[in-house]
Amino acid sequence: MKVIRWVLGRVILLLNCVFSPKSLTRNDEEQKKIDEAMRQLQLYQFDACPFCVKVRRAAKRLNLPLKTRDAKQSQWEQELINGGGKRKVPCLRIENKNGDIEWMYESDDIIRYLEQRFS
Ligand SMILES: N[C@@H](CCC(=O)N[C@@H](CS)C(=O)NCC(=O)O)C(=O)O
Repeated sequence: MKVIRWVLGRVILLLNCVFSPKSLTRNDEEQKKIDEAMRQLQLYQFDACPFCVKVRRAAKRLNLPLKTRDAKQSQWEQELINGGGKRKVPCLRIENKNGDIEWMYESDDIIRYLEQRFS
């Protein structure tokens, strides 16, 4: 079972690489603002998780420099569990302007959030 999951994971990564989405373009000033705003977001994820790939593809399509944290590494895994409440990926850590931290689970919710905020 572990082997099948590993193979499937590699296939997903390969397909993601071959069919990488095209990024939208912005002028330098707009992109700079986006880059700045993106410093407040981090995606806790696994490399080969299909739901995480879906979110990373959306970020690529929207040309968002989304920082990722590999939740297989114990440091990030612990941070995810302590902050978000469960070991499930993808999870987007959002630092709001007032310093509050929000942990958003569910790939569809994360993609909707990114699209509404940045497209
Ligand atoms: N409906 C969720 C599914 C997420 C999901 O099932 N993630 C798996 C990895 S692919 C997970 O975190 N499982 C818990 C674990 O591996 O400990 C979404 O769309 O984000």
